[in-house]
Amino acid sequence: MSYKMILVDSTEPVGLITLNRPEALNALNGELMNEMTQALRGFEADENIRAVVITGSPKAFAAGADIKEMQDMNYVEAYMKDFITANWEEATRCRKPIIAAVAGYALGGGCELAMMCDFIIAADTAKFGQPEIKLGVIPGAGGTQRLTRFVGKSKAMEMVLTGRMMDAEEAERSGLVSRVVPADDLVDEALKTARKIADLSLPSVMIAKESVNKAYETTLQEGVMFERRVFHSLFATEDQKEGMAAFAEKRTAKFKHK
Ligand code: CO8
Repeated sequence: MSYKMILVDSTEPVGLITLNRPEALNALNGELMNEMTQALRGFEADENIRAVVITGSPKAFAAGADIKEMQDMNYVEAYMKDFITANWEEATRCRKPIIAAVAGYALGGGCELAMMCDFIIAADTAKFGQPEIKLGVIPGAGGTQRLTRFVGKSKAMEMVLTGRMMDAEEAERSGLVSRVVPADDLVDEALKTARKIADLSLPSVMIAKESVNKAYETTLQEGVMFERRVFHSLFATEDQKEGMAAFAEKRTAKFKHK
């Protein structure tokens, strides 16, 4: 499939999606989101891909949903096409790990997309924000919910109510990003991290992702029980036998991802 708004590269075992709409700071329009959905589904189906990185340009991961595309929309249209959920949440449906590598602006839908990924590595140039309030609307792709879970009520409320941006240092301090790296190293660092994950046992990685995500959806007791059950299930994998044998034999494990 050929893409117009994104670049897709898969140097196995990692799939890389680069948002590529520089004239609009990677503003997310319907076409771009359709293309990203296709690319993510392709990676999900490709058994040689075991981790995914989504990035933008040095100036912008994405400056939000495309305001010009939305400006004339009315309520009935938004409702009838279920604006946003139709294809905006594909990243949350992927079972393989996805890293957001963010440089420059991650605003509005851009910040929301980054937060839908499993974790965010930020360049020291990154700026995060939910400025929708300045447009007379509010975040519509999970911003009020996910930002609050990442950084807590006070900071999320201030950002959502004022549109204030958070720089990379504050984002790391607040738990929004896992770490900050120099801008020039961002994509290499994210790919290196993705390759490290891709070398591990894919069933374990996917189950680990599912377990961490459970922490947001359930009580502590149920989450701990879920973790225990899936922990038990990993003893049915060849990779558990290999991982523990490799430790005992003082060698590097060679996982079969089964
Ligand atoms: N939508 C459309 N075009 C955009 C967007 C955007 N979000 N952001 C930037 N652009 C365009 C500009 O219009 C400009 O185009 P042109 O050259 O044709 O005039 C080009 O990108 C460059 O932008 P600027 O000249 O403004 O660049 P600056 O460096 O001066 O400023 C900023 C950079 C601060 C990032 C500024 O562009 C800006 O404030 N952008 C808008 C940020 C924003 O409000 N984002 C939130 C959008 S609403 C949203 O995301 C709702 C999400 C809900 C989910 C939606 C599901 C579909």
